[in-house]
Amino acid sequence: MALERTLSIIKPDAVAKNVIGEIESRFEKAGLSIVAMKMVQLSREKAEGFYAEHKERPFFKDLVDFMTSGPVVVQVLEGENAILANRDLMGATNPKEAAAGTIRADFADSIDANAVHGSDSAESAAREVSYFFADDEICARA
Ligand code: RTP
Ligand code: MG
Repeated sequence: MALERTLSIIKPDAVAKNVIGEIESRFEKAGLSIVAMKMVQLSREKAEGFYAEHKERPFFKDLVDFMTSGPVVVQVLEGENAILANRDLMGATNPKEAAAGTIRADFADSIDANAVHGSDSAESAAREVSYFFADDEICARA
């Protein structure tokens, strides 16, 4: 087992639904610790840079429009196998395909408004954590 950190975002749809606390609670109950956290309104430039890997994809503009449509909560989760553990809690990208009991099954409305983001690999996690947080903004617990 490996202690990992992963970047999690509660997207504008879930913030607007007032379910920040319910989503954070799922992370905590699964043994993940929140070691950095902030609420921000993303600029287009910040959102485009974050999703740069998708910039040639047909859904890129809709994704940036959505991610800049309201505030998001950005956080670093720390725990054993945190990257995969968070992806399991989130469920499939399309909420129609997300397993029962996952965050997207319970709170997402569509493939665009799908409640949460989570880093998908160790490489992504390292890039995404440092995209939003300086080292001294992360409060190690372990
Ligand atoms: P995320 O990056 O947000 O955690 O989601 P993910 O890994 O499950 O999905 P990814 O393939 O990285 O796509 C990023 C976000 O783009 C939107 N998307 N739309 N219309 C489409 O076919 C489509 N595909 C992806 C989703 O909102 C997805 O979360
Ligand atoms: Mg992704």
